[in-house]
Amino acid sequence: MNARTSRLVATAGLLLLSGAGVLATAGQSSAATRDGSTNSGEFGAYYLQNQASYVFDFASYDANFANDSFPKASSINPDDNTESYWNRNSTYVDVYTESGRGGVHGWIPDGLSGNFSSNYKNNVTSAYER
Ligand SMILES: [Ca+2]
Ligand SMILES: [Ca+2]
Ligand SMILES: [Ca+2]
Repeated sequence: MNARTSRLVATAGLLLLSGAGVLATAGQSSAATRDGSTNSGEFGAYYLQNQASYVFDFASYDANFANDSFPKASSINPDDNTESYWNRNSTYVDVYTESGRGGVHGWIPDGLSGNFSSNYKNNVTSAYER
């Protein structure tokens, strides 16, 4: 390897390192759960269809939507009150029509957004990341 090639390789290595640093910072800053925005790593349940209007966003799970409100609409309860979803976790999310995994059980693959089907529309009360 001549001196010129050696310098080019060294420069490329530095670029890769700085790129990884930027990604790590973005991941840490996107973790604001229950802030009314569905960030990477969160599940969002939306007040209206097609991911419109207010969103109840959380990481990991929520065993009972009844003791919550939409972060950007503090007077509106998300229990039995959401029509669409966006799963930004890297795993499935299980949803249920009653608290604590009760009622009808459905599941949403990682990365998927959509409208709740009739069993779940305005009926979801708990949800869990797998
Ligand atoms: Ca959020
Ligand atoms: Ca809750
Ligand atoms: Ca329910």
